[in-house]
Amino acid sequence: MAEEQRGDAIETFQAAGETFPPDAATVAAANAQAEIYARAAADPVAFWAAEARERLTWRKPFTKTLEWELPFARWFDDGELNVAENCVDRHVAAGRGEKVAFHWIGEPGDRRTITYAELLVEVQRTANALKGLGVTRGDRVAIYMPMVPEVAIAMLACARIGAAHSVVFSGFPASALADRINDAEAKVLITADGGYRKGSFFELKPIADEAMKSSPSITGSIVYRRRQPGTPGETAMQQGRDHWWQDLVPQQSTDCPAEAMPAEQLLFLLYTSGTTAKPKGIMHTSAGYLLGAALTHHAVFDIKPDDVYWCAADVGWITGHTYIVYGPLANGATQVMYEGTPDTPSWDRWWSIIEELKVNILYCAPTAIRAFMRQGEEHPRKHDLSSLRLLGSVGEPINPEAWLWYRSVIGGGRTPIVDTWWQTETGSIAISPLPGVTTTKPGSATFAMPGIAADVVDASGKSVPLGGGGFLTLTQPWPSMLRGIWGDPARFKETYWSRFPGSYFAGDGARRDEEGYFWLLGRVDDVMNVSAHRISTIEVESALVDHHNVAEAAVVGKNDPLTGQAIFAFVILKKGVEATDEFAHELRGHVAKQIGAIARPKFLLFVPDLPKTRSGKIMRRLLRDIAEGRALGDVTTLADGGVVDTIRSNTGAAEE
Ligand code: 7RM
Repeated sequence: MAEEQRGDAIETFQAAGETFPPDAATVAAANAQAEIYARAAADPVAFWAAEARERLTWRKPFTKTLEWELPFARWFDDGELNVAENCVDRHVAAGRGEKVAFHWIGEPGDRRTITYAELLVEVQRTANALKGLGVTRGDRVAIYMPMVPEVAIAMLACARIGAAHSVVFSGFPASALADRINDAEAKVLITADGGYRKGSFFELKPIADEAMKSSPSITGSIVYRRRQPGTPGETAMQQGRDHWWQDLVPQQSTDCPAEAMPAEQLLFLLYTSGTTAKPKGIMHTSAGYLLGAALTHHAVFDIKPDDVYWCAADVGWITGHTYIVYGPLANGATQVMYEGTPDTPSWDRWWSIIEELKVNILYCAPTAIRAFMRQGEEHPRKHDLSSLRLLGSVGEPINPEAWLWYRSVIGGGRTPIVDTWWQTETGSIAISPLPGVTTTKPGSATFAMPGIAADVVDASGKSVPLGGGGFLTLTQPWPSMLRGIWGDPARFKETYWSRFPGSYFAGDGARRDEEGYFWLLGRVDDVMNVSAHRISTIEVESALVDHHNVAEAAVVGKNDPLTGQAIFAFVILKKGVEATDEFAHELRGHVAKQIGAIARPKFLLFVPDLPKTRSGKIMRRLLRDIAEGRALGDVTTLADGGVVDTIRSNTGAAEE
């Protein structure tokens, strides 16, 4: 029964039925055409070399494309370029200085428009300010800022002088900031007095101060003043160490020539949490990373010169690095940057921005899409969203119901949806549809990008035939791959390269259907084992959310004396739906009908909210702690600490 039942479950999950071929107009105009797959497959290294020559501006051309001593890759090693020059100077030099780089919108409603020419001036001034604080090539600079244009300026200023940045998400506490500063031995911290979020001003500088107390490597800090007149509060500055951005930067020379950097110059560190408490400083270098960012942004988002593009991520995670800063700016795109949350002042904030700025491309996370679904269609319906041409999703598997809603309600039933799978470690999108080429299936990230080789393997590392599932691996090096974990090459090998020798192990489970489409199943740790059946959390979650009264669901395995693990479901109901035992019963039946009796949740708890990281990932680890009734593990990355307490205070989980 086991295998049959599994098979049914998978089919149900995959058989949202309808498929979406690209429409003729998109095909005709698309940046990436079908030939790109064949060209890349014929000779991946030659493909990357040609793309690197076409997309990037080099100071010194490379002659060697790839040196690969597994797991250490060097791409374009003898070439030289400057990343900031590629993102800013070359557009100005080509006569596009007046093009808008950022339409910035503050949460309180203040606005700024920044052209590429202005960006060039500000990046040079900021780079000179950093030099004045003693930052030189090879140093690390920590950045801890809200979503203001200066965060991009600060990153590019580092790139311009060959310093590596380490952006730390502005929602992290002092301890997390200090850990990251200390691990990288950052010399300077660029921060702000605070920012606006959910209708009020949050203070950042006191947290930065707390962190700097235990960060001996910091010799100076630059503090961007975000507080608007009328917002109460004072910011303490330490004489000799802290400098207001608005005092220091404007007085700098606007001339800071971009220096040629080796292709493999460290561009940035970005810390991700691993299985142990110590976060990993993922290393990305210059040319290969920029190439991955630029090519994927061009091919997946199908960006055109007059487009207005909006990636609604925070710059503190990799999506903001690659698809707000480096990819779009390398491609000279015009972007929207929004400081605040989607519900402030009301749930139509995004839709009003899209209408006003005639946004063509929107990129966000499934968690946001499900939150919008929960609030109801009346909010998007109030606005003209007809400028939208393409919609993207990232960060978690997107359940078919949310995919279809996104396309019909936000995309007016016209727009292609690109469900993009990738990681901090991959640097840029690795599995995704190409809008003018790929027939999409709701819930599937479809195929590996041109030049990327992905496989699904079993526990022994053997490739699983189409129709089966296992572990997702990448079997060839790619230019934007991580180069290591800062200061810990052994952990780099152990984490990514030891489980399946010769391949990169992504840590995700995946299946391929008979047509070779990839279906991502979440982190391998999120697979449950019920009576010896491997059931993926996402399949059960998708079945729950398929019920019209359910807004969102998260599922974990709870230790069970009888079945090994039992399924524990946390369910958020749609507005106005009552949480009753009868409905819990109905919902269990719904799951059983959808994917089989084996997947029927034993425990089901209605909750007002779920614990998530700020980037929208459900923290199943904490839900497992709650389900097991034990002390919570590390909560540093939790977006809203109150959520867990609320859930815990009513853990009368109905058992059935
Ligand atoms: C970009 C980003 C990486 C993890 C990854 C997956 C999950 C991301 C998708 C996805 C299914 C997707 N970087 N993930 N995108 N799962 N479909 N389209 O999120 O380093 O923060 O996280 O996110 O588990 O391993 S990340």
